[in-house]
Amino acid sequence: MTHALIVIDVQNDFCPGGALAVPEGDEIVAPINAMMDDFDAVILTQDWHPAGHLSFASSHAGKNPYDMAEMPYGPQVLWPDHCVQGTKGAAFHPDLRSDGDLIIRKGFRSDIDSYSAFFENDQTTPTGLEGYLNTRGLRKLTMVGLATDFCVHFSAVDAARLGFDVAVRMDMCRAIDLDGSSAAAQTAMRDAGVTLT
Ligand code: VGL
Ligand code: ZN
Repeated sequence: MTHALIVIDVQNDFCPGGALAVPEGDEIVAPINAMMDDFDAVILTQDWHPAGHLSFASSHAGKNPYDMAEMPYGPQVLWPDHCVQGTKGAAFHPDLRSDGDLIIRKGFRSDIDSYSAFFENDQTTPTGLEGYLNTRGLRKLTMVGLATDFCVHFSAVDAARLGFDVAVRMDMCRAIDLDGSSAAAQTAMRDAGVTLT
């Protein structure tokens, strides 16, 4: 068992019609489903926020979505309310195969956001994914999903830093693209040693 597919946040709120829709986010569902059988393990992640999460602009008086705010661990962009636990927006896209080996939820602590599938945005709180991969001997990772410039980007960079052999299939990702975040993410992933294909 060596090669895992990690499917990042293919959830209704990140698809067209959702609260934080990524343009063409739904286009990647069918090709992702089709490649799942080529891997030794399939892991899905799910952005999973409590109502009133500190990453939501609605939790900060006078702030709007996409404004910056000071979080306990530093500055970050604020989002529309999205992926609230148990809501339809937080569910996987209805056509996504969700019969993978593991579903890892992240962003469930009220005051810490989590872009990466490995560490929350304080960069110290682990999600447990590293231990799961290591104990199953999964050293080679292919990442796909939403959004290229946030959760895929941070997951891929953390994976490379942790010593995994990591590739991102760019054709099976889509970006939000705020202020050049898409180009910046590609540079950061390449600089971290991630293979972009
Ligand atoms: C994401 C912003 C906020 C993502 C999650 O999945 O890329 N982006 N929460
Ligand atoms: Zn989120």
